[in-house]
Amino acid sequence: MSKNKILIIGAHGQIGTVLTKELQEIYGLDAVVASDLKPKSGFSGVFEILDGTDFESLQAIVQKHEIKQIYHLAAILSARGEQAPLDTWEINMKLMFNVFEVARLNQVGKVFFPSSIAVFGDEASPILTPQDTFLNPATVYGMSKASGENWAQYYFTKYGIDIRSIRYPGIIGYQSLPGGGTTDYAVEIYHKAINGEDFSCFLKKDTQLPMIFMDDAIRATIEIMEAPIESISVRTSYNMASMSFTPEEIADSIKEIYPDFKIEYHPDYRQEIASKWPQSIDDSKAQEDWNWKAQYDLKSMTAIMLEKLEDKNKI
Ligand code: NAD
Ligand code: AKB
Repeated sequence: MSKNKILIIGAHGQIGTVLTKELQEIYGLDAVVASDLKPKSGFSGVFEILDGTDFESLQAIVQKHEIKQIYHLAAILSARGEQAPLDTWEINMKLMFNVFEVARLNQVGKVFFPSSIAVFGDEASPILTPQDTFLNPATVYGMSKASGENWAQYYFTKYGIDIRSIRYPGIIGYQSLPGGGTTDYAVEIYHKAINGEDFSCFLKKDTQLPMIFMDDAIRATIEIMEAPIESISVRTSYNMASMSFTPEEIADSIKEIYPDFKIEYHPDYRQEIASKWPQSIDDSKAQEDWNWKAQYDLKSMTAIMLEKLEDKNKI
């Protein structure tokens, strides 16, 4: 049995799909236990069906596999969350408490708890939003992440559970589809482009949001989890930046490769969510503490997204 077995909760989601493969490559197939509500065809590796809101099932899996690290990725995201606010609060908070408690009771050494730019609201400066600022999230999802950050700090201070966290921007990757967020448009737009379809954007053309390419997000996640414990000075969650752009700018980057690509703007309720989020983020603390640095910009990301999605389409 590996000394450092890893459990991923929400392994079949947008991030989990990619992170699971990366962790399997680094630590070996048997060292990684993927879990989600349902199995997924084509998955290879160790898999457990798990509803993380069920504490007993979660604890049974942790004990069965002698888990030493948990990546807790399961959550209801911003846009989907606003469709059922009370359920979203209940699910996100229950998942978070179950993970933190199972770690405390079962000597799980390290936990990754992703936070989000959704913790910020209109009281925070929207340009280069600082690490330490007033958090007044306007969505239930953002409220659950802001509370989770404080609970992460509490479990570290009170019980010594080494919980590490990043406030991810919107994540864009070709490997998987997003699951109910406000930044999802920036993935869907590439799928429309390679299929030769016009794109109807649910945000206004000048809505600038912080985003990150999947490869950078995965690298950041592994880097923060591998960093020496003394380098982690932020026990709530680290700001993380890479690129910021508007729907018009991402469409323009696609038009450089597909000149006939067309976008229309039909803002819906997600515009209200996006308009309270930062436009750019100051991530100097992550840079200082564990040498974080993004590698991709909009141009390089667009080139890879279109190339990889075209390749997938040919299969
Ligand atoms: P996702 O919605 O794509 O995937 C979440 C996964 O969790 C899904 O596979 C789902 O089946 C699973 N899940 C849901 N409820 C569950 C439950 N009760 N028990 C077990 N599994 C359950 O989300 P994602 O985009 O991969 O995000 C992962 C984490 O990163 C989330 O916590 C999210 O808030 C955070 N995050 C994501 C982004 C982003 O742009 N993708 C940005 C900021 C933060
Ligand atoms: C969402 O849009 O809800 C997520 C996020 C930024 O947390 N992608």
